[in-house]
Amino acid sequence: MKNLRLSRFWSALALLAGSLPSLHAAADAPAIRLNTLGYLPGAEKRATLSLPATEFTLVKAGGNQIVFTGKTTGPITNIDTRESVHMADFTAFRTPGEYLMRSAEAGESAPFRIMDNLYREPFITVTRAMYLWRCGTAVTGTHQGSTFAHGPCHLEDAWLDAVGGGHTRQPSPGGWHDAGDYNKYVVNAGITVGAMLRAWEDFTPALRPIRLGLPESGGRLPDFLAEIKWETDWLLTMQATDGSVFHKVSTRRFGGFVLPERESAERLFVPWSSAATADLVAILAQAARCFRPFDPDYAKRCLEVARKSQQFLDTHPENHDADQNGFETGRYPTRDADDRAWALAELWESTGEAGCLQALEERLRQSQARVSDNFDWSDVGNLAVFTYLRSARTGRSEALVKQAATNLVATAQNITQTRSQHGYGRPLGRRYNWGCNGTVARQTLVLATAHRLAPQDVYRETALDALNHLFGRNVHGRSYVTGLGHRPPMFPHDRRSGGDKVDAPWPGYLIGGPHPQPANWNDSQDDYRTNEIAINWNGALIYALAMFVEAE
Ligand code: 9MR
Ligand code: 9MR
Ligand code: ZN
Repeated sequence: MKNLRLSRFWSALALLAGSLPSLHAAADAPAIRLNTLGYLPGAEKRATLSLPATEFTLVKAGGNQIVFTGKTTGPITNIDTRESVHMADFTAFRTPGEYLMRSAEAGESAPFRIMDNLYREPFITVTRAMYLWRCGTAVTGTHQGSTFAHGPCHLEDAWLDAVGGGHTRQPSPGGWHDAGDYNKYVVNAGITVGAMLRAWEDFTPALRPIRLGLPESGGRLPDFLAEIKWETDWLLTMQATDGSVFHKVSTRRFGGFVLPERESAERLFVPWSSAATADLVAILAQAARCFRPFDPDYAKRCLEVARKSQQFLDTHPENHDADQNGFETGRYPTRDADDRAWALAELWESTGEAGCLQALEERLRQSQARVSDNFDWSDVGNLAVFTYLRSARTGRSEALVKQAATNLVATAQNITQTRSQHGYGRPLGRRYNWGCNGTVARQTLVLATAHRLAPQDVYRETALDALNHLFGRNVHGRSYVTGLGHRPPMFPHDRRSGGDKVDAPWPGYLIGGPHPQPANWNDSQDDYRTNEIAINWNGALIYALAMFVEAE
């Protein structure tokens, strides 16, 4: 992407603002902050105003016709930005259309829509972004008039030097690039595919008919599963002959900002880890039952590979970290207890084997079936608990089911309370770390699972608030997803966006998000700490959007 002079200016301004001690937003943030995609007609609708304002109006976009007038509430001091903010609630207004919010004191908002099935198009863009991440093939896509493309890449994946194979190769083509970098890491594939397959199982009727414009569209698989298969096909190549699973396929050092077909450094298999092995078991076991109705042979193969790795784990009960000596790329270091629980949960759900259930329940007792409100690649225990709780199979311990359900509901309640106390409705509250935008999106898995078990409107409203936050009801007043919403990120830390000649970043990507403070986000390519993109963050956003895609 060429750095346009004007965009450079904004970028520099944002960098400057981020380096100031102030907790407040960049100088260019609008004072009215709301979901710049918009709102579902029947949903709660709130904006956060960072200037004192008593009244607000909604006007039709492109005119002055006032359609709604309201009074704000507040002020309150927001718990993390420490801003004094007012709230503008326009839940009562439900008429579909395109609008702006105005207030005498706070000015004008970005345009936004009220419409049914608002999230269907964003769901498609964000899921197609996974397709655009494909490795080992040429990809192309058009968004808002720009065409994004790269040629077949990394066709030599991968060398066996680091795993005792000498200077020889073994095929490991395909999969998705991890993030702004082009490497492929099994642990991060775990939480990503875990969220996507969970979306498939939770929202099948809505997702099944959706066309994503993939090379496979029109084939035997629904498009959503076809995209996941690009990743599971690669994962099938990550199993060693003894059943252990290589931790990653990677260059030794991070490469430059060029299109992937121009990256020529050798990529190697990196030695096994027990967490990667367990993650592969979980993904392939879950994939087996999702693919079974459409492609029974593939399902069978996935399950066979999963079983073989589970046997390896059974005979190697100790946590084993990958030896990543000589590799400076992403480490994804993580202990395996939660990954092993997840593997057992998916194997049990797909096979019904009593041995798996027993081993799973033993692990759930150890973890006290904990449900976390804040989870990512390093903590997949929630996925185990959700699968256990959602299961229609018999034989579970009643006491354990009860404990898990109690934990789930308590955690979901916590999330809703945190969101209510936050000036921007952020369900993660004041916690900001690397990739926290992904975590905000991933909280919707907890909310949707709780909603399935013990329905409450507030769970869905809180999930919508996660989306509201990510698409503009935040201290920056901007969308955090490339190509979607108002003033989205323009300079993500993404080697394709940096390496092509298009004046816009590749579309449909959630950036990692501000940290350590809410205002510390720089829309600058150099800021990989806050402005990178990654499959696990998109996988979580796919789930959040899928929750609100209506079956047509
Ligand atoms: O580009 C890399 C990014 O994909 C990673 O997430 C990040 C953290 O592991 O590291 C980035 O690479 C940087 C490296 O760590 C330090 N030198 C500058 C690199 C950015 O080009
Ligand atoms: O998502 C990862 C985050 O939790 C870590 O704090 C960070 C530093 O180790 O690494 C992130 O993962 C990066 C990975 O190491 C390499 N590819 C890009 C990922 C996103 O930044
Ligand atoms: Zn590639």
